[in-house]
Amino acid sequence: MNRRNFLIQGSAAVAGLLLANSPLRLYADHHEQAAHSHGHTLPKLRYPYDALEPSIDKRTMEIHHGKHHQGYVNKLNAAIGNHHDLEHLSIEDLLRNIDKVPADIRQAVINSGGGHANHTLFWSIMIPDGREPTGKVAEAIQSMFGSFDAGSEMFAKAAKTHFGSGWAWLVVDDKKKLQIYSTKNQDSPLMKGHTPILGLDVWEHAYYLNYQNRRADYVDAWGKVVNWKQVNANYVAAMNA
Ligand code: MN3
Repeated sequence: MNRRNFLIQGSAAVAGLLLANSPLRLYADHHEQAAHSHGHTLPKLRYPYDALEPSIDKRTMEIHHGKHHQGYVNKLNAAIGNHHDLEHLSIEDLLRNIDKVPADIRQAVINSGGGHANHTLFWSIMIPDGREPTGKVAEAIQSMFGSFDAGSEMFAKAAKTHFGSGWAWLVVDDKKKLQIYSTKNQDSPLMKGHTPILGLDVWEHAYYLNYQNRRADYVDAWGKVVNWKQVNANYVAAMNA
């Protein structure tokens, strides 16, 4: 088979898989789902840039959302710009089927597509006055990790000890169990069939302006702006998928 045929068939395989799989609609209530004809877009925040202070400062939010996340969106659109059959797929669909994405753009989708998906989730699970953990996810955390505090401690440790750039995650795995772990760079849990329901960005760009080298302080302060109502909604959606 020549290269052109391979690309076409590979892309068709992705599309077929997606129709069969009925992918999750994790971010459906507040963000773009499938890419539109003009490509993937930067989601709007549901709160002002200064709303998460003092946990996360306004300037960091401006740069993080407006520059870093926008940059991932732009590079993702550039990467899939020559693969028109991929343009209608949501970012979740692309990442869940990353091995079907043509090899010449696969790493770009991992990096920039992962960056787009990870940050889209990140903005959505924060809120000015963080609430207490609630609902089914609170019960599941208690059941899996012994207590909410034990789960929090495990998550904070993953975030504080991760070496270099990356993310800490609370995910629903392929057996519908909760897991806590970290990933490097912009690698998304979606790529291994897990559904992230809570994520913390520990790239230096996420905290360095305000916290410099004190990542642990950032992680602890971030705990005060977690939107557990949204995390619970994410958990319920993942369990019902
Ligand atoms: Mn970031």
